[in-house]
This record gives sequence, structure tokens and C-alpha cells, in this order.
Amino acid sequence: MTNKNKPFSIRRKVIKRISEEVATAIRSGCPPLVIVHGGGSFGHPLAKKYGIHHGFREETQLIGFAETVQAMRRLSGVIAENLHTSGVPALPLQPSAITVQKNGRIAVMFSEVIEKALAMGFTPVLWGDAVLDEEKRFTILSGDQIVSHLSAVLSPLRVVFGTDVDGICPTDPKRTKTRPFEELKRSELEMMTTRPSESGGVDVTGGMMGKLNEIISITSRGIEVVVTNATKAGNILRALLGGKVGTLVKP
Ligand code: IP8
Repeated sequence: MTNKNKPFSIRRKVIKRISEEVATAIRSGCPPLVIVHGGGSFGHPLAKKYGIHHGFREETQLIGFAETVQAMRRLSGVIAENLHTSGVPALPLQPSAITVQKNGRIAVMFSEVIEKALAMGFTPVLWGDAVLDEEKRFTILSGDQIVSHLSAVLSPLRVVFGTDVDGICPTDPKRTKTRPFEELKRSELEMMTTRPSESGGVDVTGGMMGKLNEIISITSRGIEVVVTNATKAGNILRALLGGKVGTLVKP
């Protein structure tokens, strides 16, 4: 949804198309949805510039933390507006306002508001954010960790990861020609020793490797995960409607 190599760049056409696919999925009977997006070219460059992911070290980082939170509000605002235009009642819920971490993992997340919003028919939207931390004072919370945490709370039928590659591949698809696995068991994912592809551009939360680790924890709760290429039209829609597109990771 952003160009990670260029700070504050939005891929408007991609956001618009994905919003329309989400709207079509909901109209076609997709169960209630929670949307979580990453930091892209809004969160990561600022987090890196001020070292927010390393924790609090000096006063000058405070403005950087605040700027990161604000940049993420701007990105999520664009996403929410596109969803609204498509007819989705997207409700932005700022993770830094409902979460405290402990050493980089979620210690408290006030998820009751998410559950209540879902029950009313809203589509809650959360995002990777800069958040306060009991040990590091503050740090970066990835969208992937939010998804993993919420899947324990909400027990979804399926989790869909929209990326810019075709699925989980044996080698880095951005460097070598390779095809994604159609299906993987969690045990196979755990055993995969080859280094997975790293996401391009600046990423302070572990790129594809961070995602795979969260996928392992989601599938360990009995929830299936689909990793698909969201830059290709129709994939998000098909994945939301239960189709096989990209890699399906079975518990
Ligand atoms: O892109 C990181 O979220 P992610 C959020 O899901 C920030 O890892 C603020 C860098």
C-alpha cells in the first residue's frame, strides 16, 4: 500500500482497489473482519531515524515517537477514507492508545472495544504503531504481532496476510525466480531452514521473518493462514471468501 523505498509515498490505486475488494467480500458474505495494516513508508523510516524500536535512550526521541504515531494516523486515515468510499464502515482504532508492551511483546491490549465494534457491524482497522513499553519505555509494535495477539482473543476462521510477493517461497522471490508453496503445514514452516525473503526497503520489525514467526504462533492456535500477493487484483477478495490463493498454512 506504500512504496517502502520512498518515505511517505502512498500507492493510492492499490489502496483503492484493495478497499473495493474488501467491500465486495463483505457484500458477498465474508464473516466480520478486522483489518490490520503495517507501517510501510510512513512508520519505518521515522522509527529508524529516531531509533524508536531500540527503546527510550534520550529525550530527543520523544518528538520522534510522537511523529511516528502521527504519521501512522495519517496513513491509516487514508486507508479508512478509501474503505468508507467503498462502503465499508471502517473504524480506526489507534493501537498506541489501547496497548502497552513489555520488552517488545504485547502486555495489555484493551481489545473489548474491538469486540464491541465488531459485534455492532463495524470493521475495526488497526496498524503497526509506536507504543509504550514497560521495560524499554517505548518501542515499535508490528501489525503482524497485533494480528497474532488478536487471533488468540477473537479466534478467527482465517487470517489473510496481504504482501507484495506471491506467497511463502523456498527462496527470496525478489532475488531468484521461484514459486510459492501452495500449502504448508505449521511443522514444515517451523522446519524451514532456508532464509526467507526479506521485505524490501526499510523495516524495523523483522520483515518477512517476523511475519513467519507470527504465522507459526497463529497456526499453533488451530487457525489457518493465507499469505497472498495483495498487489495483484482479485487475490484479497478470493482469500477473504475462503479461496486458495498464494500459500495456505495449515495448523
Ligand atoms: O510494518 C510497524 O508495523 P509493521 C509500524 O507491521 C511502525 O511491522 C510504526 C514502524
